[in-house]
Amino acid sequence: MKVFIDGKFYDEAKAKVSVLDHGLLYGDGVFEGIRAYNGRVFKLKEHIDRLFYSAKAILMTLPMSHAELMKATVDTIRKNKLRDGYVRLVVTRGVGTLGLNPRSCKNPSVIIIAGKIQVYPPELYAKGMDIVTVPTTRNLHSAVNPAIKSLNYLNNILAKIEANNAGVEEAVMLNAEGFVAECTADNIFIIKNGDLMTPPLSAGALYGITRGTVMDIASQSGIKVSEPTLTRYDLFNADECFLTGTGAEIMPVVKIDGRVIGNGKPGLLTRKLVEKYHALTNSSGEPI
Ligand code: PXG
Repeated sequence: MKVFIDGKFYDEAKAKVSVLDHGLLYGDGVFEGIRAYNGRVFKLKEHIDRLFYSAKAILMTLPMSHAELMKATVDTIRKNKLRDGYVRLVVTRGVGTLGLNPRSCKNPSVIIIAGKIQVYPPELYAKGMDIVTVPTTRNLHSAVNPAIKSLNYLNNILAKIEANNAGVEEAVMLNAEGFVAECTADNIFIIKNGDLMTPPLSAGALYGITRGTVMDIASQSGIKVSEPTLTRYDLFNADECFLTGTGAEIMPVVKIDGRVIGNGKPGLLTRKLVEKYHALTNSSGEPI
């Protein structure tokens, strides 16, 4: 595997960062998870846009332009001879002193890793997933805003561990007010009476690229899409439920906190959206 670090490619064994990088010492940095299908990078522009928004929110000036980051991402996939794969684009605050003040960090570091990803067992896509709500709540907007895709993922990791402890793969995270925010690495949707709903960003959801794509596909298919505040009760009484993420794509959910959703099988509208999503991922994107 060849890894891009600050303009150069390194063999995996030599692709290293300093122990004084504040990305390691403090989780000070931002990242993106991007996917390539069939020789094209899906929604690359949107991912780089979001990287810039995350960087702006943490007062970090990216050392490369939007166009340079797009090119470096495509180049890294090409260098690894991948047509389908997963790209992790990371920008750390860079090397500084042991103190947390980012003023000591002169140059942010750009790291691009291209590989493969399988976030959930394949059989769950056919069967549907069982998920639970967990005690760890989503970050407050007034703390580290959940819209920032930062290298501080401990909030989500704690929720993931709580899900694992409950014997399931994914957790629904509520915000401090008890409304549904999202899952640890996926956005959440429900379908009720033919309408599609997902929590608003203000509830603590990440502006998911897959979330946006699914909302577009649904609107174009004549499905009404809205972003109301949702409670656990709304999830339990949904006709269908699914999760979205770059890694997960669209994952049907069939049980939440022991309540069976709909008829306990992946729903009809969910399956239609999956089909349309796959058609789009296989036919659009930045050529590699
Ligand atoms: N919410 C959170 C908190 C995320 O981290 C999503 C939603 C989905 O967003 P996109 O843009 O991908 O539709 C994410 C992103 C993994 C992994 O290994 C996945 C994400 C982040 C980090 C790791 O599965 N998902």
